[in-house]
Amino acid sequence: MRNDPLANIAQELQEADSVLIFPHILMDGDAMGSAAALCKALRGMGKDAYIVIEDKIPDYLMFLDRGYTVDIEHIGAADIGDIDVSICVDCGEKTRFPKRAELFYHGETKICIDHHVSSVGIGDYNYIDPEAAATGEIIFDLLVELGVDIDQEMAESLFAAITTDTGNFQYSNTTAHTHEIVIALYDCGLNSNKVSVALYENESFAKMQLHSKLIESAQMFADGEGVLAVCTQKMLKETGTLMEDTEGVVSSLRSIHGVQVAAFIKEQPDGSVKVSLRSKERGDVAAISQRHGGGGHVRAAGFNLEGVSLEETVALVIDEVTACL
Ligand SMILES: [Mn+2]
Repeated sequence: MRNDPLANIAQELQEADSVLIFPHILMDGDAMGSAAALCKALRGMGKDAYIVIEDKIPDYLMFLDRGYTVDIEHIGAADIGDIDVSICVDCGEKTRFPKRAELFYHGETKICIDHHVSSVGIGDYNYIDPEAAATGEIIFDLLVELGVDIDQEMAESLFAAITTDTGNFQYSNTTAHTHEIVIALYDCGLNSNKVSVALYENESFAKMQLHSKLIESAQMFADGEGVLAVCTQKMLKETGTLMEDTEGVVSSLRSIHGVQVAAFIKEQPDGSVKVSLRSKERGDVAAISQRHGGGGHVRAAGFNLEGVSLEETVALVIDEVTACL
């Protein structure tokens, strides 16, 4: 699939009056930061722009929402009216916004902006760049194309997108262009320390206790090159936390000396299981995830399983990861 030029996407947005933005479910800093920067920019251009969501914004990302989001539950059929452009950011499959898929296709023009290698391009216009460390990088380039005067708020949203998806500029997806964009964001008034404190130094004690339990119960395998932790619903109840509080655990596991692949298994309330995989220098975790109906990047991917017990999932993950090392 070929990408459409960003200039063509910019033109569609310029001609639109109403735009709905769709970040993926279980949003992360990149999805929310990209959506917030784009929404602010479009409103500044006089557009009627909203971010449509279907699940809660995690607490650590709440500072990025300045009245831009509307929950699909609160949109009645009568409120929708004409949507000139629907644009999904940081995702490119309707399974990434299941409750909003119908609304997305309600848009006169559909646009997809993403950096996931597994995205198929569901828009009339698609820009999917697996080389981009974050969708926020592409949104920056799009705002430049749109001639937007990036303000401090947009700069902070884009910085949040980029710092979270690059593991604060540590992951292998970080490039010179990533840093060039951040330099430009400083020129737009970015206070990176303010954003970093909001994102990284705002943990609840309960969340820290949950992380401690997860690390304590983690198991090493494949001669220390694999590590795996399991979060059960019981552990959440005991610590008074939510599954979103496990954010960051899999990166901590990967940071262990000698580990190449870290796996994190999450028991869902309905009994299904989510698996998150991260690799350091070896191990194509996107390939593993794709075999089980999921997707992602070579170094960060995941998949869901239904009708499989936690024990069976652990065995499967150990087999798959050991085989890929
Ligand atoms: Mn992303």
